[in-house]
Amino acid sequence: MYATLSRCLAAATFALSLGGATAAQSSAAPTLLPAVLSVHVKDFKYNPTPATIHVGDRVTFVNGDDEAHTVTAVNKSFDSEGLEPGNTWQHVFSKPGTYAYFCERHPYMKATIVVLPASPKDGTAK
Ligand SMILES: [Cu+2]
Repeated sequence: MYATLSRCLAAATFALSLGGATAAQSSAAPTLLPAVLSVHVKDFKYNPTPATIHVGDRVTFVNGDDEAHTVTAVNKSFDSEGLEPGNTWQHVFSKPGTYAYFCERHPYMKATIVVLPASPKDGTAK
């Protein structure tokens, strides 16, 4: 009984320390607004891809590599330009569609974001 409890406490403490690390990371960029999706750039890949969001949604791109990347739309509708290691960049997608994007510095890095019309629960329908 007691052993079970202390195992629980150990797990809770571990979870808390993980949460603390996450909070410390996000506090490094205080200007960031809440985003519905974070796309991580890591090992020369965007993740997740393809990703699906809705019109008006804000996406945060996080460069977790030791190399600068860009988030550049094939149709040029958005471009992060140089995104240094550890930096983040945000974009709000205001039109529905399928957006293919890539890294200008490593053109083999490709990904897709699908933007759906506003979801009914936003109150835009009816
Ligand atoms: Cu790149």
